[in-house]
Amino acid sequence: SLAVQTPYEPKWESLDARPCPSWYTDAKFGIFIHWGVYSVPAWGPKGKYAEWYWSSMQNKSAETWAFHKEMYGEDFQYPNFAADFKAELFEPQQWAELFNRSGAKYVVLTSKHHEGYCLWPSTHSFGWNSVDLGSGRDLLGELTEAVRSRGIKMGYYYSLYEWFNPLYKNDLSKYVENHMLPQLTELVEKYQPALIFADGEWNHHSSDWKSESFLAWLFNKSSVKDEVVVNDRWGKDCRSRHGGYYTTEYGKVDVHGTELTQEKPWEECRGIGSSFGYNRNESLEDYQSSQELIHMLIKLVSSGGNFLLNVGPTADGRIPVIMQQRLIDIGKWLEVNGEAIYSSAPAKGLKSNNSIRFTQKENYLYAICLEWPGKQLKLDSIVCPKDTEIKLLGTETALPWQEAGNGIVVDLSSLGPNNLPCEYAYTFKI
Ligand code: FUL
Repeated sequence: SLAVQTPYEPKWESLDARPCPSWYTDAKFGIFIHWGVYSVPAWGPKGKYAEWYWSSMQNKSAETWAFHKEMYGEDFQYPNFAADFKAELFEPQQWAELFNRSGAKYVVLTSKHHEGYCLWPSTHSFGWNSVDLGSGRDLLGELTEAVRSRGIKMGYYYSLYEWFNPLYKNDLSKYVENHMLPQLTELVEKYQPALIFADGEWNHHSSDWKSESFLAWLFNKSSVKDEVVVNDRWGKDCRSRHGGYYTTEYGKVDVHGTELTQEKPWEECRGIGSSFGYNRNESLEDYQSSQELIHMLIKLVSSGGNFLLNVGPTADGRIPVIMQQRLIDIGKWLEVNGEAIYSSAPAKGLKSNNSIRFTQKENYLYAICLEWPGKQLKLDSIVCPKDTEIKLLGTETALPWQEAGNGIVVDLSSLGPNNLPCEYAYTFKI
C-alpha cells in the first residue's frame, strides 16, 4: 500500500506510526541470552545483575570488589577475563534445538553489552571481540545460523553506551558518529536481525544518540526494513513513549511511573533467577519454577504482552541444565496449549482473575485455568450459542455444559488428575 511505501522521516512522530511487523505480535514467547566477558566471573550479589560486574567492582566498599579481590586479586583487570571466555563447549545446534523445543519463536542475543565486548568480529571494536580475544569464534554468527535453520527469528540486544570506552567518556558525538552508528549499521547489514533490542540509552536524549536518523535508515533503506522489530530504548525520552514495542523488566512496568498504555505491543523480560548474566551466587531457591514461568507467560499473553525469558550461558558455552529443564517444561506445555497462546489476543470484556485467564483467536475463546478446576468449571459473564463445543486442549471429547446464572458450567467429571494432557495450567477451548 501507499502508506507502507512512504519513507519514514527521521522524526518520532513518523517513526512511531510504523506498524509492528506481525511476526512479533504473533510470536509471544522469545528467549533472551546474556553472554559476554561477564560470564567468566559470573558473579553478583544475590538479587543483582551479574552482567554488571565490571561496573559493580568499581565500588571498593561493595560486595563485588570484595569477591574480586579474594578470587582474582586486586591487580586482576576486568578485560583480562576475556582470555577465559573460551566457549570451548559451545554447540550452536544444541542451543538452537533447545530453543526450538521450548516453543520460543524468537531469540535475542547480546551482541554487545555495556562492557563493549562484541560477540562478532566487529571492525569497530578495537579488537575487543570474541574472534580476537577469547574463543576465536564468531559466536553471534554461528548461533544466528543455527537458530534461523529452525525457522526461529534471530534478534540482537545492543547497548548504545559503553561504560569505559574513552571515546564515549570524552566526546559523545564522536563516539556516536564514528563508533556506535557504524558498528550498529555493520551489525544490521552483516547479520540481518529480525529484532533490535537497544539498551544503555538512559543517560542521553535520543537526539544525542541520533536514534531517529538511524531508525529512519533502518525502516526505509536497510536490508531488513520490512521485517525488523525494535524496542523503545533509544534515548531517555523514549521508554514507553517512542520507538517500537514497549519494554518492561522484572515487572517494572514503566520507568516513568505512568501507566503502560496498550497503544503499542509490549514485552516483559526477566531471567529465570534475578540476573541476566549467569550468576554462580544463585541457588535453586532463587530460580522460578516451571509452573511460575508458565503462569507468567499466560498472564503476560492474556494481558497483551510478549515474554522474553532470559538464559545465562556459562563462559565455556553451556546453558545450565536447570535452565534447560525450565525451557523444556515450557515447551511441553506449549505443545498442548500453544493454540491459545501464539497469534492470540487478550479476550475483550472478560475479567481475568488469579485462577483463570482468557485469550481469543478467530471464533474461539480460550479459558486458561492456572489450577485444575475440579469437577466443574464455572465461567461467569459468558453467553454461548446452544451448539457451542467446549474441549480441553490436548483431549478429543466435547464436554457437557449448561447455562447457569449469567454464565455457564462445564462438567469435568470425565476428566481427572490421572488423565490430564499436561501439567501446570489447563486450557478450555470454547
Ligand atoms: C538493562 C541492563 O542494564 C541489564 O544488564 C540487562 O541487559 C537488561 C535487559 O537491560 O537495562
